Amino acid sequence: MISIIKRIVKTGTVALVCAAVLGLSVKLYAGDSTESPAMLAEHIVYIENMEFSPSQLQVKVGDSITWINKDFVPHTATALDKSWDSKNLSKGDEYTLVVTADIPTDYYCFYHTNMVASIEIME
Ligand SMILES: [Cu+2]
Repeated sequence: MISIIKRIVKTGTVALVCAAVLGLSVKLYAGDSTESPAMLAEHIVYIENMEFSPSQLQVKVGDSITWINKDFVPHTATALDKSWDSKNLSKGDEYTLVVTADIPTDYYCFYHTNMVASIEIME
């Protein structure tokens, strides 16, 4: 009799632990899907053939944008008001900017002022 009770108690305990683990993992999963890191995008703009590609990019606040220079000549990605600036990017160099709500969205290459592009910050 005692051994049966012991077995029931044991089984019950195991079930409780299982439920707790399941509950915890469901909670963690919900946390992952509602918090933003998984939804933040990492955009890449290639600088190639004297152009930014894409030259117009839609982003959201919190996204990151990485410019990668694929040309042999150096370039920059520089806000028109210079408030953000990759500085010199030689071939293969990268510059990453995290999008905030107030950044200027028109930019150009400091060395080649006909190279212009923009980002659009979406709601
Ligand atoms: Cu350039």
